[in-house]
Amino acid sequence: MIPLFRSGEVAKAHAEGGPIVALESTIITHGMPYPQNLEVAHQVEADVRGAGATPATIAVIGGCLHIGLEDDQLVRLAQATNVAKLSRADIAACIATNGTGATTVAATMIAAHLAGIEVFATGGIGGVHRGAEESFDISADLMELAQTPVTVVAAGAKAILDVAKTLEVLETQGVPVITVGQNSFPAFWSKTSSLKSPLRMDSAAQIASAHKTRAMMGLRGGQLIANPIDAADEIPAEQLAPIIQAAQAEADAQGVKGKEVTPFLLQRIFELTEGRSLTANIALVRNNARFAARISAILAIKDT
Ligand code: PSU
Ligand code: MN
Repeated sequence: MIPLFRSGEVAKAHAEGGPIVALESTIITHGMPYPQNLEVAHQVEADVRGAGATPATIAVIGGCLHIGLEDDQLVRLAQATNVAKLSRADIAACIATNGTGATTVAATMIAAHLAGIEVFATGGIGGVHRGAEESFDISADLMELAQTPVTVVAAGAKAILDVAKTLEVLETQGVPVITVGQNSFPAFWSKTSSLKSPLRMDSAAQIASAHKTRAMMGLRGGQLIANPIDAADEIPAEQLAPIIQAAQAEADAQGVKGKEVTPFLLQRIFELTEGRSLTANIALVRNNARFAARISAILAIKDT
């Protein structure tokens, strides 16, 4: 048996068949600095509750897969340094060796599915990195979306990526990419990009219906829901472009590779924007948590 533990509130919601929204922990350990990471983790959980669902922040602690963290566990994780960043390749090894690690989008999807959770909110998924034709750096998040049936709400793909190539891989892998309420695919910190979204839907109900339809048709994999950041919170793409380029050039010059690339770029962009990227990141994660709660509430209404 997998050592899988639900927090008190998640166990209750699970027993009642109530709506649950999975949340990842890499964004806490590797995506934001302490203490903002803890504040945001608390806020996002409160946002999910406020929208009528139960939050389940997922992490591996001491070899146990936790679906929902008690507050002391969340605090310790937010303060910890040197926590492993777990994806599909390393989550089982971490559990088997009694390790502790934060789950990325890919690993959170795996854990959510094991725990019977169908909806997951995050900031932005990983994707195809710029220069991937040389580095082969393509996030396992994309292949996970192709095989694990969880609807993931994000603000598009992180703009540090090659977003056009990311959309191509998602199409090849058969992942529906659905933007909420607009035709332009959002670019994480920016509400729009120059790319058209493959699909568009205007309500949580349509998205819940598409999720159920895929299951009924026996189609493997999940859906990527691109929920644009509010205009009031965004950093326009043209302002960010030179900053992202500078951060990427530094990463290349310093030979940053593999799992370190995404955290390095996020940290440098935070510094180069004097914290504005973090403010936008917080706003978009909270926006995604609220929307994911609405989708999960609709899915929790069982057809009679
Ligand atoms: N979104 C954020 N901040 C993050 C991440 C996403 O706003 O830190 C994390 C997610 O956990 C995602 C991971 O799965 O970055 C992608 O890492 P990589 O590019 O190494 O696959
Ligand atoms: Mn990578």
